[in-house]
Amino acid sequence: MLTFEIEKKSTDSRARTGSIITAHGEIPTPIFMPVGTLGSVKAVSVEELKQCEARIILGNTYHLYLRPGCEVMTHMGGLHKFMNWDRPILTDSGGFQFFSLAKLAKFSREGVNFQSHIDGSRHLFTPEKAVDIQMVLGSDIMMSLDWCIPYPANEKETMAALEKTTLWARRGRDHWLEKGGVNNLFGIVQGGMYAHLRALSAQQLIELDFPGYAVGGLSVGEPTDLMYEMADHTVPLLPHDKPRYVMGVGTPENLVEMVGMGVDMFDCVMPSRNARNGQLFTGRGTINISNARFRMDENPIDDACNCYVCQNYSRAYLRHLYKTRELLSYRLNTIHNLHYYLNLMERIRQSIKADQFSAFKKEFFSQLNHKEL
Ligand code: PRF
Ligand code: ZN
Repeated sequence: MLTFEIEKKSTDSRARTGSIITAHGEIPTPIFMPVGTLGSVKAVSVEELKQCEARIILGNTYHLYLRPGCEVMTHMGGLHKFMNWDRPILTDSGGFQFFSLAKLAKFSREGVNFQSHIDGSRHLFTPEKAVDIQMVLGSDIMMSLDWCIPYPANEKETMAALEKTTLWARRGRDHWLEKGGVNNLFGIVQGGMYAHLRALSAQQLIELDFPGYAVGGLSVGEPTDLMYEMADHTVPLLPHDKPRYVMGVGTPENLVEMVGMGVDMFDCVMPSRNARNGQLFTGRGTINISNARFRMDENPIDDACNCYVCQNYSRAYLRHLYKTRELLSYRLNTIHNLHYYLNLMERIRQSIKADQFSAFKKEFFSQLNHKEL
């Protein structure tokens, strides 16, 4: 089972820093987890992930179950060995992919009956099966099967999804304990944009005593202020001595805001996906490398960045690679963006340790608004 130690609490916000200890090593918190849906963080190798200081990555049950499938994963000894990554892996349960990808997903009390987005074949996912697959993957942190609903949703739909999420969380947990309770299983709070339903979901999951808790169902199309309101309401209801994870969030600004609410873990495709679309993160906001104004620009992406790309390549060259669709463009852009996110989290952790988080946050937002890209 996982150990979570809080090293320092900020005195003027709810931010905290500490570490999660798993079978594959220690994760400093607050942490950002790059997304490796199909057993690779797109465009980069595990060596490059380590150079970017990635400490834990995310894998996806739904995708890996469909391809390469459990037979291959069992034979190859789990996801760590398969992809040659020896640090921790968190796997998402598939709950979100049914919502976003699977065709004709039918939800029942039993589970989710869905059609593969690849070949149209039919499958049934139950909370027990979601745990079994994640155990085959050898995940350090498994997620319960949940039901994420779109925005907007009415109270009745939200309540129905919440009830199923709690029922499935209990069944998944019982199954996990029967199987020996190895590694870790987190519960996922749902409840849409209704504060009282968020509280009810949190309370029901806390009774199940998970080793950690996630807040799901955010960043599903709602305005940012509403997302913050829901997170700010929900996070303090979760046990203070356990890791808290906000799923699928977000921008650098979102991470800084939510660390201040007491969130310990984040994942998002944004740094890697946006890199492949030419959007690069800097301390002064984002740039799109395709822009004509970078045609002759000898500067690095961000002169404050010490990543491999910023040490070696100009904006003009990166723009050229992007415009010509050279494969190297995806790799270099991804390395820079992941480095930016992971380094931001490191700076956040240092600021909390020094009890300077609020000052850090103020400086972070003032720099962002200082556009001289
Ligand atoms: N549930 C699961 N995974 C997720 C989400 C969720 O609600 C989200 C919502 N932003 C991202 N990933 N299981
Ligand atoms: Zn860089």
